[in-house]
Amino acid sequence: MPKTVLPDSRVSPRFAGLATFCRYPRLADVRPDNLPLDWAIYGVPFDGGVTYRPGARFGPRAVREASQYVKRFHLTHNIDVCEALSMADAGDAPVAPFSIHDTLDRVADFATELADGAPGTRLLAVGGDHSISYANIRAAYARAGEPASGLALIHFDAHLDTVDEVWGEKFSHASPFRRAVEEGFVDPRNMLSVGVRGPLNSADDLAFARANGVAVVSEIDLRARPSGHATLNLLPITQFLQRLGKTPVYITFDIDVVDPAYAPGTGTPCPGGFSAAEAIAMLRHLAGVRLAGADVVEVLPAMDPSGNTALLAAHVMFEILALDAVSRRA
Ligand SMILES: [Mn+2]
Repeated sequence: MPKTVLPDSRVSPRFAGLATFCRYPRLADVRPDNLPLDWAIYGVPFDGGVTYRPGARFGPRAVREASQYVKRFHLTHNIDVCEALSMADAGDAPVAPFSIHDTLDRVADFATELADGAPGTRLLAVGGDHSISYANIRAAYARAGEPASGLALIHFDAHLDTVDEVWGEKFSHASPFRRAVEEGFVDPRNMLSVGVRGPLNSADDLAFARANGVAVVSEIDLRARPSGHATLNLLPITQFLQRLGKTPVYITFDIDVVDPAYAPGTGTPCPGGFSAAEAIAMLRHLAGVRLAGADVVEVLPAMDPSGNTALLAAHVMFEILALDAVSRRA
């Protein structure tokens, strides 16, 4: 039997039944011989951390719905992700819609205990706004045995998310990585922010990243085409990966790194981003990394009646899981 047992789509159509992430089994339905899990995937229906448009609380449901057509075999990596990994939909984390502080504690506690707290079980959180990354990183850091140096981090985003305070509040979707660095969960010298493109509030917005050694690779950096060839120049990412080596890395993917033309369903859209194909190509370029956990955030379904943003987020989830399948192939 495969490690992740799916309904047979030739018997049970993809449009039928309860919509779990990518049709993976609910945690309670996982066969005993497929425990402990490799990946517990859970939703965080919370958007109390946004500084602009609300609505990402509906992200997990939209991504579940859109993920029904995500299939199991990765063509580029040539791997059946369901044969390689035991994965389950662990439901939604408890939230406190009126309190970001209570929510982050509840989510971190839920994620820490999830699937019996097995140290080998990685956590993939589907948001929700970007504030929830802080909670999943905290839980992933605990599962990784609280490494003294903190986790490495690859951060896809149009924004830096290292603001100190917004409206007198230290926790919001503008600040998760600043807080995670301060707490020691993330090593800023092993952190890469990809796709930042501004505009910023001020030049000072870059100060925290610069002072702490975060590598910031902007949209423009990756658009550099010394050969005149019309593809992204991924050398800055390659150089980071060489430095990273076998250090486990957490991937956080804010859907707003993608251009609003491809992913309009998000809360703080910023034109001039990557295409869907470029975003997927960047994720595939990470093949070989060892993962410590991940999240996919900032899907705001109400701003995208086509559903394409949630569909892209579902495929981003699959690309991240496929990276882990590849890293175990060896
Ligand atoms: Mn963000």
